[in-house]
Amino acid sequence: MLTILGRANSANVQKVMWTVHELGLEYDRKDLGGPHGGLDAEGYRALNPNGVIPTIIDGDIVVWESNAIIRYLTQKHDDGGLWPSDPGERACADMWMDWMQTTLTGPLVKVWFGFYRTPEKYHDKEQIALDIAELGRVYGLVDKALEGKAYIAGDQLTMGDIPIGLTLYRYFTIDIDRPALPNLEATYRRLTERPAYRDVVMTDYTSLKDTLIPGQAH
Ligand SMILES: N[C@@H](CCC(=O)N[C@@H](CS)C(=O)NCC(=O)O)C(=O)O
Repeated sequence: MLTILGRANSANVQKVMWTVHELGLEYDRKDLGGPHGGLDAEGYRALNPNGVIPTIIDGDIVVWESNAIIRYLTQKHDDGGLWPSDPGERACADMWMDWMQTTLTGPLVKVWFGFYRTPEKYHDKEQIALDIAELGRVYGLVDKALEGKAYIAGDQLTMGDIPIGLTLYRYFTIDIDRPALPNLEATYRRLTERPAYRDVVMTDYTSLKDTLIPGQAH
């Protein structure tokens, strides 16, 4: 049985959980990280030297880095589906997975931590406005890439949609200004019709609001 290590409300764990739900795999998920701790334990560091979640164990194979896990599981279980068999289509999916980590995550984390998770009285309003604008700008790049397509690599959902798609529920539901992103919003609406997305991603995140107090350890 596939073991998934990581707390359920971690965005990077949710990428993996969404994938396993799409694939219909049986799994055992163990809470780790956040209030559950355990990331500094010697046994966990032997599996994942970074001490972050998620990590998966599949028989003798251990994989960490959420996008690497998505690639491993989709190639193993859904070649020609979530794992595109056409090299060009797969490269497109791959590009946007890497883009999510290298380009989207920066502004996303700034808005998420600086605006949503920090209480309003500590807000740096000017900086937040700049970060929100930058986030809208980078989502605009995906919006343009989705012109004429239902999903990022074509007409079908692929692994390439999972890292960016995961972020869309929070982006389209937090109370911030967004530019017009009609193609991205249409893809997001499609995702919200998928049971796996509804079950794993569209979950209440309000317990994370205002939980970061500047200067305090968390
Ligand atoms: N690049 C890594 C990032 C992993 C990461 O930063 N995980 C966060 C949770 S989203 C973590 O372990 N935080 C510590 C904690 O939850 O205690 C990945 O994509 O898997």
